[in-house]
Amino acid sequence: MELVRGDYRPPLEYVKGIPIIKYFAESLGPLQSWQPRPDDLLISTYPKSGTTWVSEILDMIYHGGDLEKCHRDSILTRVPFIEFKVPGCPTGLEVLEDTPPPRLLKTHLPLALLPKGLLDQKVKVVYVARNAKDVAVSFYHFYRMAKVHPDPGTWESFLDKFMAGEVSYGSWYQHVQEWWELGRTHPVLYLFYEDIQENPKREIQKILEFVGRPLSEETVDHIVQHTSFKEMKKNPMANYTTLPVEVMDHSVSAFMRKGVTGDWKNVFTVAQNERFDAHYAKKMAGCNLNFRSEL
Ligand code: PPS
Repeated sequence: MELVRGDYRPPLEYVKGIPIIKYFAESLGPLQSWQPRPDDLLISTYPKSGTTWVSEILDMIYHGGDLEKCHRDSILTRVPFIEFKVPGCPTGLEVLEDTPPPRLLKTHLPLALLPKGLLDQKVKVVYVARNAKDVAVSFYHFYRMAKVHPDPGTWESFLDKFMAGEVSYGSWYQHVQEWWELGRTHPVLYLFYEDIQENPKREIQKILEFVGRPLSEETVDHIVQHTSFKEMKKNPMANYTTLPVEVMDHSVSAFMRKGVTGDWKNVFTVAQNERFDAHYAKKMAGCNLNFRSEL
């Protein structure tokens, strides 16, 4: 079977010890010599942590809440995904070249693989983190529908791989901690998916301040409404349905799947939860990040 014009479900490739989608790994060489602009803004996340949500929010902010402008193209084009590379689709770098500044960029890369220019140029970062249990469940369903990943196997075996950092982009534990630490020396606004869910207006105000783009309260309310899960799920420019079915098969699992906090409770067994909690405590020992797995 073909993935548009490539291999179907290729195994992950290890780059500097980090497992990554084979096609994305191929993009990393050219990305290292790419020069970002100091006025770029990077949206960074571990996969399935609210990237698309915050991308839509930021695109609306950059366009003063103008819905028509935010319908101009798919989210992958409006917010270029720098390491994106899938046979038959434009690469992240190609999309970037056609994107006028000021640009919003997306990445899931851990720091070891991040293009150096982004740090050298002090490009501002909005980082979004989500609790590990909901990320694991969302990632499992994403593996099932996005055919650039290897087959996820059973939920039980996928959870083992997630805990061991043997999924695309490697360890969640390391990712959330190293980007948190980066905030000591680099301009990083560190947000939590659960906080946005709890009070989107408050979190959008934090973003406005960070990017230095004040907006009226009315416009902020409009952004909150347009970027709700319900609205984004039916918006083809935000829900990834514009990608070929060979890349993402929404009949297997929708990209906009549930959009809630705590769905893990429907999936984890009691034994899996106990094992996960014990492992989590070890991996996060000494870290002052607090995640909420329910609201
Ligand atoms: S990706 O592929 O890594 O970029 O995915 P990402 O966008 O980071 O995460 C996808 C999950 O975010 C949920 N989502 C939302 N939740 C609440 N509100 C809004 N507006 C929203 N938009 C996307 C999406 O449903 C995925 O989570 P799950 O738990 O699978 O539903």
